[in-house]
Amino acid sequence: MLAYAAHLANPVMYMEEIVVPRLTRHRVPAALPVADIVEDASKGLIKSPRSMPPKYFYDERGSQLFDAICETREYYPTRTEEALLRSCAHDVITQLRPDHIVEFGSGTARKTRHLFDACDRAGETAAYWPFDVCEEMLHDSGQKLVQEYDWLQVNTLVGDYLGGLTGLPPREGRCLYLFLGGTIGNFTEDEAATFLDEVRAIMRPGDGLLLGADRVKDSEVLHAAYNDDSGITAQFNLNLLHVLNRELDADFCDSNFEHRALFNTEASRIEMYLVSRRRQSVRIKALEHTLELEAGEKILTEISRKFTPANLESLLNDAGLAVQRHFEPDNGWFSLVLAEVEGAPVTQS
Ligand code: AVJ
Repeated sequence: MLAYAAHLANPVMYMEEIVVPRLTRHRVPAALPVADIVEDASKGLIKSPRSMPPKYFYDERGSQLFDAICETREYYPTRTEEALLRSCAHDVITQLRPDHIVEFGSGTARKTRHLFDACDRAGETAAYWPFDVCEEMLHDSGQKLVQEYDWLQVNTLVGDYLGGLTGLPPREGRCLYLFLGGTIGNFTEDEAATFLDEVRAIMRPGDGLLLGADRVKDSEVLHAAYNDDSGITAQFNLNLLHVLNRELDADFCDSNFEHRALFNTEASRIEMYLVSRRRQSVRIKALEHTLELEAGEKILTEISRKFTPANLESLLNDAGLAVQRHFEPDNGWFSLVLAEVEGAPVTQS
């Protein structure tokens, strides 16, 4: 373990003058094999149907564009989930009384503050373990958090949570695991099952998982959310080409592609594509390959699955988890599900 003690804003000083840092950093080694961009591109791009995993959207510009998407009038999931989390945070905290809050894909941890505020009001303290790939973002947001909440211990986890969870540092006491934002919808059924199995495997009786998932709804509402009028989602999608150019030494030209997002009703998912506007060749040096694309040929860049309460329940049950509470807004547009290990009721305190 390495500590950020040197950057610490307000360390706790003891008589012996030992500094106990409230912000620490841990690297989580991947236990499962995780493909890199070269492997993913050679599996996904060279032959059709062509696709890339959505995680490559999120370089610095992509993360900024995603934040901008959340501000658009059409993209409802983020603000819906945040309002829901604000209203259920007290229930979640007082029901579970967690000693640790572990968040997969924490980003800037904006929404998570509602849980810390609920801890404040309930007179509870907890350690926060944000798990993300970007060390700089973890450090910056961790530093702000320890300044804002004088009781909060922040232990950042640097790594890829898809690489497995067995490498997490040991934690004593009850854990609340968070997987918010509807990111579970980016996973195929198999990927979601594998991930939830991993989470279930590290959960003990009394622990909880709070899962955020977007719901099936009117397809016009869904369509608009992924085709905003200001074209920010289009820029976000096209940004993948810049990532590929940079990481794979490729020569994609974004004016040769267009953004397309549609709701596939049968599969109950948004499918997002980059569509080739013309017949073109794209050189990908890192793969020593030239892509030959026809006009209208598509690259699948993201799926975003939309769930029903029954879907969510069976997804969790299949992983050995039971739904304990289901929070939803009046319009039923988003779900926050609190799940526990099957057969082990969450006890108070
Ligand atoms: C961050 C995965 C929840 O699927 O809605 C937003 C990403 N893609 N607009 C989603 C996204 C296009 C988003 N998630």
